[in-house]
Amino acid sequence: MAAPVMVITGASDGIGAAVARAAVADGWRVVIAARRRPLLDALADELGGPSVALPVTCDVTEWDQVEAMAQAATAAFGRIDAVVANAGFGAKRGFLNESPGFWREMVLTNVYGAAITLRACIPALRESRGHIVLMGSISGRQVGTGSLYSCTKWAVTAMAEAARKDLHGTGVRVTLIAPGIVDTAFYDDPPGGDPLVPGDVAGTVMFAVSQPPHVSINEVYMRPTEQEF
Ligand code: 8X3
Repeated sequence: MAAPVMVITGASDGIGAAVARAAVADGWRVVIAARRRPLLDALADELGGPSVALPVTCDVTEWDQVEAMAQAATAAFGRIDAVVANAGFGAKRGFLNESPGFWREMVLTNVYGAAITLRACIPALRESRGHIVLMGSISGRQVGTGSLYSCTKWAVTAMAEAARKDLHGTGVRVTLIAPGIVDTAFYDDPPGGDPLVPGDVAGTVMFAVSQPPHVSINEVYMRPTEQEF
């Protein structure tokens, strides 16, 4: 069988880029999507060029671009075996902090963006009996004080279960991965002790997607050992 194909949003850095590296190391071809093209091009070069890692400029809040991303994947590689809906970002806590415009972008990216990423990839995933991975958060299972980000990740938690039920009977599996503190650009300075690194989360993604077809890993929570909340 040809190398399987994974579509990853938010792939320009952090967890998304780490997932791309781990997937290619495990023999996958990847479609790496994000807004920041120069970072994507550098990552594609690092991973062996577009026959292995296809860079696609994509703002996940724009349906036309998300649809084009899925079409680029099937045009280049003929199939999609997994999608990792990873694009997302946080905001300062407090309902009087950040601007309404910033909130709008965060809600659109974290919730609507994830939903339309699934929508665009599901037809190809049904054909391949593939895998959806949603990047949730520990904040998607407990409520952060004044955290609209936490609200968006609760929505992602629910989205994983909603999609799992929707796709029941198709062979498509759905996994929510809910990390705690990861040393990425999400934090200016990760709080607490020894944080997770993006490769730790990527390892969990690869664990989930490498299970045999009858095994569906539905939720994984992972924290730095020193994280309490
Ligand atoms: C952010 C990580 O631990 O604050 O998604 O929920 S945590």
